[in-house]
Amino acid sequence: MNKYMIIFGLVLGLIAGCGSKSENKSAEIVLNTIQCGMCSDKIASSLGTLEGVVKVDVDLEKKVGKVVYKAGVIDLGVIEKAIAAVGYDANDTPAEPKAYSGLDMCCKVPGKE
Ligand SMILES: [Cu+2]
Repeated sequence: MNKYMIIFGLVLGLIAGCGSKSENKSAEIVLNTIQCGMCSDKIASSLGTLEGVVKVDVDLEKKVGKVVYKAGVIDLGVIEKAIAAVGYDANDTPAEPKAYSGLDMCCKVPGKE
């Protein structure tokens, strides 16, 4: 391998590295505890402020949040924590109790204070 090939390889690696940083990933997050439109709005607006989140689509009927995000800028764990921080379960990340207890009655799981 001559030095030009090494440089070429480095440049390719850089391009690939940058590419994967801004690569959009999509994920479906299970939102078992959402109850109404207020819940989905709250989740959508809290995720909308996160850097790296491209798109949020909450399906109230299926209780699933479809999130498009930039892998390398943010990961799914951070997104789940942001949802938990406003009071909702996200996949296996449980809602923060304080945030949950501050929710409106209509946004709480029936029977769970
Ligand atoms: Cu609600």
